[in-house]
Amino acid sequence: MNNVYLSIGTNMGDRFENLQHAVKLLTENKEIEVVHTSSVYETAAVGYTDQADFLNIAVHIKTSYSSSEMLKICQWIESELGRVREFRWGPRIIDLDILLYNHEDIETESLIVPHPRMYERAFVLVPLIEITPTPVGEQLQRAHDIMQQMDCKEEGVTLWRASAELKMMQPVN
Ligand code: A4P
Ligand code: MG
Repeated sequence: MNNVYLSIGTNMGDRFENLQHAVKLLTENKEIEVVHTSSVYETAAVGYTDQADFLNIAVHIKTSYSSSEMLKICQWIESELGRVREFRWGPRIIDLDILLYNHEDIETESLIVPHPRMYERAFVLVPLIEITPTPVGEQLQRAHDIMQQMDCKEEGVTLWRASAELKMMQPVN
């Protein structure tokens, strides 16, 4: 089984429902075990800043999928939720990014892992650190080290809903 960390973000429509829906689709897949979902964080938009705040979570899964298969599943979930790509870093119903895939360094035309911008982004690191209290491997250790230098409030990341509630998440129909 492959250990994979995902980052999920949304800033359109019912943002919490979008997160629930994405996690439900992951959970329903027989090749995926959802090990942990983080608390939900509300985060100021990064990149293109003239857009609504996001909700972001990190998810730890175990899966038999290869990294390229997992990317396809992420993109399938995005299209199931009706994501339309208007412009890069623009508003989105849902975005699923692969942060880490085992301890691998991957660089293909369609997939770069670790995610190329993850270490700069508090909206990625804060939920990721929450679900990896004891970092295993160089990549997670780096994430923890960088987080220690960051001020979450300054970076616009605040706790929106604690994890205990998210674990009780009822699937949406
Ligand atoms: N791709 C390459 N590597 C990966 C990977 N590790 N995981 C390729 C997922 N996809 C990867 O992605 C564009 C292409 O990246 C895909 O075709 C895939 O083959 P996309 O999802 O179509 O477009 P995007 O998300 O607009 O682009 P990108 O570059 O992934 O954006 P980012 O860097 O993920 O930024 N602010 C807050 N607060 N919260 C957010 O969640 N998200 C973004 C998106 C910007 N600002 C944000 C947030
Ligand atoms: Mg993306």
